[in-house]
Amino acid sequence: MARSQPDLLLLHAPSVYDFRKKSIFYGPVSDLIPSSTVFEMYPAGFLTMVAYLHAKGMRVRVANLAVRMMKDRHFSVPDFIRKQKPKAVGIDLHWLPHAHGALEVAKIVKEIHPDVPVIFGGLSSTYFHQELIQYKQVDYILRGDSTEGPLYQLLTALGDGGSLDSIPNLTHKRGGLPHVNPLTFLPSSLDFADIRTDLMVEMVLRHRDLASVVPFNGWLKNPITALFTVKGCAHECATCGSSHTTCGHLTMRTEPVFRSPENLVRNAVALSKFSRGPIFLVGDLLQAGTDHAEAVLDCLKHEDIENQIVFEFFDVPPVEFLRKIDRCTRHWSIELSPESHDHDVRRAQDGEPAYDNQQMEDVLREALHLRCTRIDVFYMIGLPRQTYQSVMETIDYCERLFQMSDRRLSCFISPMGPFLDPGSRVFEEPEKFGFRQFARTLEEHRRLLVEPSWERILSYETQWMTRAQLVDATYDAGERLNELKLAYGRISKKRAATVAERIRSARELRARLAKQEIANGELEGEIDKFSISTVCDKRELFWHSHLINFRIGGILRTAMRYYFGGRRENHL
Ligand code: B12
Ligand code: SF4
Repeated sequence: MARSQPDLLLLHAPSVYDFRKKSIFYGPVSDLIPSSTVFEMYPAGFLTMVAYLHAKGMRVRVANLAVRMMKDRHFSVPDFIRKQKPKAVGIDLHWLPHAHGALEVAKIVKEIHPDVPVIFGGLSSTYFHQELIQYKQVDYILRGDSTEGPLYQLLTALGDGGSLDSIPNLTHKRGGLPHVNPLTFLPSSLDFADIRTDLMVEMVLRHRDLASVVPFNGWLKNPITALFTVKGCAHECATCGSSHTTCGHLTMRTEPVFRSPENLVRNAVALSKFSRGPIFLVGDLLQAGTDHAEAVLDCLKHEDIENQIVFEFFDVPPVEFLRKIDRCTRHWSIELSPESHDHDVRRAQDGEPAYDNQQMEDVLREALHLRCTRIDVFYMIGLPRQTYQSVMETIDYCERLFQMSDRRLSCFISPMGPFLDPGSRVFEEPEKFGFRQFARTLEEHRRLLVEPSWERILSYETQWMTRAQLVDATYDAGERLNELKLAYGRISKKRAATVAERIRSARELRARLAKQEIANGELEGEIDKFSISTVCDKRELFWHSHLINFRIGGILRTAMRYYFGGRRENHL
């Protein structure tokens, strides 16, 4: 059988390309997300792009280079890329912490395959497109929060030599100079592209390569999946790179758009056919109005999905809505991010808070009376007007939450970092919000990423906390919260001891770095020890997993279709 070239190879780079050789103390900047300091998770948009292009008859391969590099110290990116013969390569620079890795990977692709077009996309690519297009290794940038249609048009034009001028959202080079097409592809619904888990399973079978497709290291043990309910946002969080104001100028999205209830639940059902893990509905359903949110619940009730459904709320939900969730789902959890307990801090972040601590407590108490499996409350360090004292008082407030509730409720705190979100209100008007920036351009951020410690990687400090104080506040708050979690039975003695030990080692390392006592290469391969599970144990983020996390039936059905449905091609 002849080898057919993929139309597109989608690559996800690690944050810092050569992280395996570097001795960087990244700090706990990724403790509250499933991925590590390598930021190995690829954008969920990879899945919608794969599905959209597949529907148009194109073939796409996803390669999570970051996970491959983490899992195998000898995995060589150049060797892997040399073996690929794609018609085009796509690289995400969605999150700014990939500024180093994404550009390095693009450089390698260009060196090995000089004639293969390299396409960038994602929010950071969108913000920095004028600067990014000037890198030799970048040929095209697709801007905006939705690029499926323009990507298809671009790949088609590259194949048949068609004109690039009519391709929306495209930044390209013409005669060596940047050329910016208008950002007009702005779909008013998200229903046009599904998450097709079956296509990812087929990809694994086709290339006999599971590690390239997993979203983050450890996913097979904790197969949490995310379903995007919305793009854009009605809120104005000053530090967010996707707030109402930010979207208005960055992605041109002036109002949020949603997945319809039917489409959303159809996608949830499709996910549940493959995985028994929790399905996280990203975005507050109530943002689209009560009727919309209740329609989602009605559809969920009808489908009776067995998986845990995780609801995110931007404001505290009405108790009646929680009762309806309880009636409509088998297992459910909620996530809430007040970010601070402190009214003044919250006001500086997002205007007059829509709820106060008392209102939050009342609603959480109601949720605990229902069958809610778990409530996670998230706090942040590095906000406008937030002092060291205020951070420590947030931890005192967590104790109050622990006292009023049972073990289903837990609290988390982490530093905002490593970077300010580009395009956020604090990024655009730092002085107004009391921020001082250490990087503005893409290149400045790229350079910060290879500084030796997170205290120097942080791209900002505030009028209320210097970088050193932000680090102090993080470890002090992490330590105290860890003690409280132990005292109130949220974590075991063993887990608490591990976190305490990690904080102690991280502090010691910080002191040695300050005195320049670290020999060259001493930290190589030791990054995890000081930067992962420091402010909390990462396992606290995950739900109880099953003996068998995946649904063998769903996977087998896809495999049968793949092997016997005449779609098999040789793997590259
Ligand atoms: C859900 C979410 C997450 C999830 C990840 C989900 C995922 N795998 O995508 C979690 C919680 C894990 C997460 C983590 C982080 N996040 Co986040 N996240 C979000 C959130 C709330 C929604 C993202 C979303 O809806 N995407 C929609 C999906 C379907 O589309 P998409 O993935 O964006 O892809 C489309 C386009 O971006 C583009 N595109 C993307 N990549 C590429 C590549 C190519 C080649 C092309 C052509 C196009 C393209 O086309 C896609 C299809 O249309 C946004 C805020 C918001 N409301 O937007 C923040 C946001 C994106 N996250 C942000 C940040 C900072 C982070 C972290 C760095 C935080 C941290 N320090 O831990 C980490 C990075 C994690 C990693 N890579 O390992 C910032 C990004 C700012 C910036 N420009 O850097 C945002 C804007 C706001 C915020 N502060 O949270 N995040
Ligand atoms: S952080 Fe605030 S502005 Fe950003 S997506 Fe969440 S609610 Fe919206």
